[in-house]
Amino acid sequence: MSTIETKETARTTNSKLLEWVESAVALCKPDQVYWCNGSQEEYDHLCEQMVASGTFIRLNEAKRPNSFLCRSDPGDVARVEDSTYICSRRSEDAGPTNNWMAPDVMKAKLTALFDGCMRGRTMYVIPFSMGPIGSHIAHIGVEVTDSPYVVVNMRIMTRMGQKVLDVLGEDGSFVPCLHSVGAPLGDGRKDVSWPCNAEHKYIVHFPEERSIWSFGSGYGGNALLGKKCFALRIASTMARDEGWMAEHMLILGVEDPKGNKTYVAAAFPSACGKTNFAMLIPPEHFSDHKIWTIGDDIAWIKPGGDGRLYAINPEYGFFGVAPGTSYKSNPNAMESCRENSIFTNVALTDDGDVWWEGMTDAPPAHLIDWKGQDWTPDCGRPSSHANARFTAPAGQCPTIDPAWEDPNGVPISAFIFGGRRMTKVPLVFQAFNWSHGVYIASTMGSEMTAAAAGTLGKVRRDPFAMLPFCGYHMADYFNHWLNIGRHIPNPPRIFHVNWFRKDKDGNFMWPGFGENMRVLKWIVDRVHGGAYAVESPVGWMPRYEDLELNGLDFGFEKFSEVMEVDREAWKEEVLSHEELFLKLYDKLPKEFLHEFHLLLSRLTRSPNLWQHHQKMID
Ligand code: O2Y
Ligand code: MN
Repeated sequence: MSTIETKETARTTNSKLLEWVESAVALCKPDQVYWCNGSQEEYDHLCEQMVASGTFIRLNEAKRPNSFLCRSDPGDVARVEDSTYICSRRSEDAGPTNNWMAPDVMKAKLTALFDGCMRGRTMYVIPFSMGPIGSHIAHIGVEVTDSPYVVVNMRIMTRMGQKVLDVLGEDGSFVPCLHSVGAPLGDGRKDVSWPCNAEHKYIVHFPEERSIWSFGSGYGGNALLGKKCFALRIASTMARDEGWMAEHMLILGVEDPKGNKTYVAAAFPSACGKTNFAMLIPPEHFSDHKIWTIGDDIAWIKPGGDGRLYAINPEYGFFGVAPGTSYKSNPNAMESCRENSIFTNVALTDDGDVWWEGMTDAPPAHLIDWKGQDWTPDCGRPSSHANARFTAPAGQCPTIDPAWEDPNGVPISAFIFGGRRMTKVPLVFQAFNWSHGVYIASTMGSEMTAAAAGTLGKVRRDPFAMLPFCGYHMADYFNHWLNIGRHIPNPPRIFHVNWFRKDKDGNFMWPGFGENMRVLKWIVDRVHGGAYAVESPVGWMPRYEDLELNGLDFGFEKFSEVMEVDREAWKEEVLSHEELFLKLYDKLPKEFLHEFHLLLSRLTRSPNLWQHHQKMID
């Protein structure tokens, strides 16, 4: 290490950390090592450095204070699921829904790729906490990276720097996260504004040793290793072993007119409007209610001493999808990224601000698009990449809950699951009990487009919205959920929602967005025993008079249509659950076979009391 210049702006005496960084230096061979202290000066300095190198464009200070635009390489724009691996010692521990390679084989491959990969670059050491620093639910990670873009994004997305090293102390434990864009300099190679490796990308998790190695990509979930890699894939294995839960869930609080707050956690597959739901603005009719945001993507949940489940948002910022976000669809997200934010792969306006599809009704007459090309509304190309992102501090969200940094978390009263289902699935129903709820969440999914599926209407199952994020065998994860329910006296109630059902003409039946408050209100009232529901073959459902629909043009017929359970269609649906079960059969919980048959028998034999009630008031 004698030839390496080490800038120790942050200090630690943690010998495991010092040894690990030393081994990373020996392998990656950077020109310099820089320990991040997490200060504003450090952040400003790195941003300035990236402006100078052409990686960042500083936005108009008056329009978007202290904010930057970044354009990635067009080949490095999203998570790479095909290159994401769970390298447990036994393949059956990763399960059939994860890519797997034996740890020693993968380590050999990665060691060759990482050898000298940081030549000509600076290695940054980023100590970070997932969750409020010092919280008993939080955990520490340390990411080593050669990307200053990663450093500044990690400063928004996590609590990071010296304060984390202080809590880590001499012998605290941490999850080592090794990251490189895989683009060494020297030998005549010139740097580019977005270095990455076109040939090799590997996002690799070693669940038994709780470590992460990521090579070749600088983008989002591939590179900001606290997020999907640590907070979901590695944390889900920690949670299984230690009796807690790491979930792909938003957390929100519903405050009623008396000031009582009820917290719920909700899981929807990626790009199904989690951020919008987490920051929902109640419609006029519910102006005496308020929604508070705890988190928009990930929840860490632990049983508390009182037998309830307590959740924290392990993140510190939002990495939100930009296209489609507007002051109409989500004013709170827009306010969150009003300043101190980083925008990746959106368009630049002529006055130095950002724009993306859906931000305003009419597009600007001229833009520079996400690839740096001139753009006009008639050019036939989108101005922003579909997966363009804003990175914004969560504390800037106008609806951020005063308790969002409470180290003890907030008590969860309900879990809500939902997919994007054009047909069959009612607007809302409640599980009969915990194991039925776990079955519902395990079989949730979204209908694929005709292009993706080959045939219209094929459902891509995404159990608990965790398919790409579970660090172990998916059926073991179902067992873990069943087990959690067995050990809490009064577990949260479980609900399924579907905002996306379409009518015969292909129009969405339910208005969605703020109007989802009406469904949320029914859910919260159910939790407190104050709302009525009737049994249907798929679960408890509200009758027309049970859902607060005042102020909305949504009559009895529309309600009946959006809530309809078509028995024949549902029998097909149930049969298609078998496809998932066959894949996971070796570890599938026995309860599921019972739930499967109970559902089939309800669909075949039980009277549909909900329909009966509907007819009575028809
Ligand atoms: O494409 C990426 O790298 C980001 S993916 C992402 C980002 C924020 C929240 N959720 C997701 C997701 O894929 O679920
Ligand atoms: Mn997500």
